[in-house]
Amino acid sequence: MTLSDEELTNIFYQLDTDKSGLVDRKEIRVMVEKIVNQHRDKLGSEANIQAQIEFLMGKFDVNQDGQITLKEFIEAYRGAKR
Ligand SMILES: [Ca+2]
Repeated sequence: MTLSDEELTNIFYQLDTDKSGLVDRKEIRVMVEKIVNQHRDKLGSEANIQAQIEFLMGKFDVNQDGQITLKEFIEAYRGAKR
């Protein structure tokens, strides 16, 4: 499945719950916890939640300032597809 820029933008703004225009670690955590809650037996530990957050921040926070911009989000998604 390939998402369009428009779809990626929609996902980004769903993650950006405080509407700051940036997705930070706290907002990534909200998303991870949502996913974890759907697969509780496999992924439920705090260590696993932290590992997932680190993985996603490592993937999307290209300049490592602790916040993900829409541009980083789309480029990381496109990069992962290649
Ligand atoms: Ca935000």
